[in-house]
Order: sequence, then C-alpha cells, then structure tokens
Amino acid sequence: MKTVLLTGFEPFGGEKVNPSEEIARQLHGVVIAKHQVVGALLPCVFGEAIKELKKQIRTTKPALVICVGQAGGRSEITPERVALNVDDARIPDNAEQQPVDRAIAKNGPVGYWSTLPIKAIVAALRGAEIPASVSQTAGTFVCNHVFYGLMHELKNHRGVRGGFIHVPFLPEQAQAGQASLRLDAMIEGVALAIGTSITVRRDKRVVGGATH
Ligand code: PCA
Repeated sequence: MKTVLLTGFEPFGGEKVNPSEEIARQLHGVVIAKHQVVGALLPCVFGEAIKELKKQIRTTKPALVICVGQAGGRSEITPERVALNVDDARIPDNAEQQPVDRAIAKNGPVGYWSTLPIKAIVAALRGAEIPASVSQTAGTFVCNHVFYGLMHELKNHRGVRGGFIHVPFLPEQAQAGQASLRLDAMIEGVALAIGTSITVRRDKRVVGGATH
C-alpha cells in the first residue's frame, strides 16, 4: 500500500502540548483513500527538524507528505500557500537557537508553492463544518523552515506532493479570549485534507478561502 507521511511537532515556546503531535499520533496507521498514514514527530529545532523529515521520507517512501504545526491564536485550520527561504525566529527554538534573517538554502529560490490542493482542502473542511481558510504565510519560525525544507527536498522526488497545514491551539492551551479548536475536529480536518490531497489532482480555482 502507498503511504502518506504525516508529521507533527513537539511542544515549544513553554507549551506542554502541541496539537500537531497528537494529530500525527492519532492518525498513525489509519488508511485513507487506499494510503496508509505514517505519523512522525519532528523536533522544534532549526536544522534538526529538516534532518529528521528527510530521514522519514527516506524510510517511508511516501506518495504524499503533509507537515502539521501549531499556530497559536489562529481560529481555523489553515493550509499554507507558500514557503519562504528565510529563518527569522521571534523566540528561541527548543535548542536555544534563534536565527535572524538567515537563508534556509543559500542558493535556493526565494519561495516554493505548496503542491497540495489548498482551496479544495478548505472547501472540503468547510463542507464538514470545520473552520478552515488558506494562509498566505507560515511565518519565519521552525514551521516555515520545515515547509521550505520539504519542498526543496521534494524536487528530488518526482510526483510526490507535499505541503504544510497550521492548526489552532487546543482549548486547554488558549488564554482568555484566544481562539482554539477541539482535537477531534483537528483530526477529522487533517484526515479530510489527506483524502482531498490524494483524490484531487487539480486544485479548485475559487475566489476567497483566505483570511490570513
Ligand atoms: N509551530 C511553530 C513551530 C512548531 C509548531 O508547531 C511554527 O509555527 O513555526
């Protein structure tokens, strides 16, 4: 059976949990549209995270790679449109590194597009009453770093699609007034995103779908 590599991140920034870790753990082994999901955990560390991702790609030989991370404060599940070739950390990573204005790949392009059908994913989630929108930036911390590293690596893997999805805080992480989403809705949403990425070859071209 073909495989889908689904990565989550360890907690960072003083948090005790990371919803993306739970999502990858709970979808590990699940079969979606005749593909088996392999869940993996990435360290929230510049450099190490891409190294671990590449190792997972080597061992699982996936047909599709979706990396998931937490974007505290967002209220929706947000497939990212573009990865940027820059590290610019607003807080230290889990190894106390805080790169500023540094290229991820010295001679790499300024950005890479996601090759996931991001608009179709948003439509599928909204159809299931799960809040979703396209995000225009994954930031410049470890998530964008991994997203860029993924797309740079996939140049060497023809036909393998990949991209990044940010998810909100879990209810227990949110401070008063901050948005959050229940874990079961996130799991259902990411499973739908995987199914949509397998079955929709050509993305929908629709207006809107973006709030970030
Ligand atoms: N979110 C961070 C890194 C790890 C994670 O889950 C980010 O958005 O960069």
